Amino acid sequence: MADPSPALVAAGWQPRVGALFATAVAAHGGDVDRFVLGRVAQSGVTHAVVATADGWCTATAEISEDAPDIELVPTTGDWVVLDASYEPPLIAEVLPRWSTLTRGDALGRAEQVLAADVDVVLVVLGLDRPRKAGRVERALALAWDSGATPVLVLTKADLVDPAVVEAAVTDLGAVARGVEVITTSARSGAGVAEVRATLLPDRTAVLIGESGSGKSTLVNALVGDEVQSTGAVREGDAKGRHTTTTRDLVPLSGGGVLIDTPGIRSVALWDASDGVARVFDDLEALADRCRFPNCEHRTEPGCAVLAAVADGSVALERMERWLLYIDELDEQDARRLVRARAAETKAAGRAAAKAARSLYEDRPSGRQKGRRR
Ligand SMILES: Nc1nc2c(ncn2[C@@H]2O[C@H](COP(=O)(O)OP(=O)(O)OP(=O)(O)O)[C@@H](O)[C@H]2O)c(=O)[nH]1
Ligand SMILES: [Mg+2]
Ligand SMILES: [Zn+2]
Repeated sequence: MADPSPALVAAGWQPRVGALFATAVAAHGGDVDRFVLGRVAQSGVTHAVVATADGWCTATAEISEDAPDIELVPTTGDWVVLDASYEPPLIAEVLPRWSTLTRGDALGRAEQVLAADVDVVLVVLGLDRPRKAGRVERALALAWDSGATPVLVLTKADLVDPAVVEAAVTDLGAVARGVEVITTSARSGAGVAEVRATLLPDRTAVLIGESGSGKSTLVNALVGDEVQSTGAVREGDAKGRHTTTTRDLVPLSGGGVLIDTPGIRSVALWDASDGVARVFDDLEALADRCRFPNCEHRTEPGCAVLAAVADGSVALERMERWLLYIDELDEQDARRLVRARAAETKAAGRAAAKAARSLYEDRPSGRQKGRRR
C-alpha cells in the first residue's frame, strides 16, 4: 500500500494494517477504487462511524440475521474494508484483529466485545472509591487475554491523602504483577505525561473501568481539550452516573489513539484462562511443583501452592480468588460445550428436514440476500 493518508495515521494506522488491507482487497478482486480502508470510530447495531482517508463517514454494517458472528460484527477500533459502490458505504469486511477485548455479559453467558485492535488497555481505577483487588484482577485478566498490554491507572490522586495513594500503589502492585501502575490527577496534571508515553508513536489504548472512575476526564487531559463529556459522581459513595454511553475513538495529535468506553458494572471473565494464568503467574509456577500433576490446591498433600500460603509468601485471599476464577471459567466451558452440542443437534435436525423437503420440492435452495455481488 502507498503511504497512508494523514487522516488514517491519525486514526492509528500501523504498517500491519496496510498489509492486511492489501490482502483483503486482492481477495475482493483488487478494485482499489471500490474498496476503501477505514477504522471504526463508533459502532452501532446497524451502522458505524468510520474514519477514512477522506474523513469520517457513516457506513452500513450488514449483520447476519441468523447467527451474528462476533468476529464479523464491526466494533470500535476495528479496521474495515468499505465497499464504496454503496451509498452509504457498506462495511464489506472486518480485517483480522490482532487483539480483541471481550468480557462476559452481566450473567457471564455471552461474549461482548469491548474494543478491537488495541495495543494497550488502560485499567482505570478511582482512588476515591474502595479498592477491590478482585475487580483489578478480572480487568487485568481480560486485558492480557485480549493480546494487548494492560496498564493500571489510579486516578484522582488529588482527592485523597498521599498515604492512601501510597497504600493503593503497594496493595495493587502486588495484584498487578508485571503491570505498569500510573497515578494521575486530572486536576494537577500529574501522571498524564506517563500515560501519554504508553501511546507513542502509533498505539491505540482503550480505557476501561467503573462509571465515574475518570476515564473521559483522562481522555480530555490527554487531548488537552473537552472532547468527551464528563459527569460528577454521587456524593457519599462516589459512584458514577454512566455519562459515556458509546465507545468512541479519539485520535491524539502527535500520535496515538484512545478508545473511551462506558463504565462497566461487572467484569465477567470470558474464555480468559490465559489472562488469568498471566495475572497469577506466580501461583501457576508454584502449581507446577505440586506433587500431583492434577492437584487442585485444596487439600492435596505435597501442594506447593498451599505450602506457600502456609509460609505466608502467598496471601490466602489471593489464592482463593485464583481458584474461584478457575472454577468460573471451567463452568463457562462446560456450559459452552452443552450449548455447542445442542446447536449441532439442531443444525443436524434442520439439515435432515431440508433434505426431506427437497425430495418433494423442486426449487433452488439457499436464500438470496437483497444485496449486490
Ligand atoms: N478531583 C478530581 N476529579 C476527577 C479526576 N478525574 C475525574 N474526576 C471527576 O470524576 C467525575 C467522573 O469523571 P468521568 O471522567 O466522567 O468518569 P468516567 O469514568 O468517564 O465515567 P462514565 O463515563 O460514567 O463511565 C467527574 O466529576 C470528574 O471531574 C481527578 O483526577 N481529580
Ligand atoms: Mg466517561
Ligand atoms: Zn497444588
